[in-house]
Amino acid sequence: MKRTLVGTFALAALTSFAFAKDNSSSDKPKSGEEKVDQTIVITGDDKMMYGTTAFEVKAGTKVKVTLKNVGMIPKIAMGHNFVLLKKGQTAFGFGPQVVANGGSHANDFIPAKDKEKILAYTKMLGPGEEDSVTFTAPEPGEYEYLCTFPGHFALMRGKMTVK
Ligand SMILES: [Cu+2]
Repeated sequence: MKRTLVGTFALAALTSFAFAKDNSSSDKPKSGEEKVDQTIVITGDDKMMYGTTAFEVKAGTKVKVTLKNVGMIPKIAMGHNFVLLKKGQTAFGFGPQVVANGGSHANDFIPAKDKEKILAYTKMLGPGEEDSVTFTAPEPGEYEYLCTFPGHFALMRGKMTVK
């Protein structure tokens, strides 16, 4: 009986330790940061590929998307961003127009006149860099995202489904 009690106590202690450890993980928002319901991590690489080409979120929740450039090629030649478009916009519609509409290295290939078509976007990232953007998931539907570096929309595209 005594042994069982000690065992139970040890298990409880271990459990609470695990919880305490989990609560202090680096994912916890620091004071001043917004609380996030779901975090999506997407990689971009030297083959012009996103590591995640589809994800699903719940309408009205706070979503954080982190893009990590895991490549080695300099940003000037192989930069990546994450640009989430509003409903009805498509990567194939948006991507080819970026330079003609004023997109350049100076504005991370986000033309000012196209911002009204965008829900959320990260910075253009060089190798080893990462950036995050937090937004509230809009009404249910499908939303396309792309990398707006010239030509990358051909391969770097994905779809966010809001349920
Ligand atoms: Cu790219």
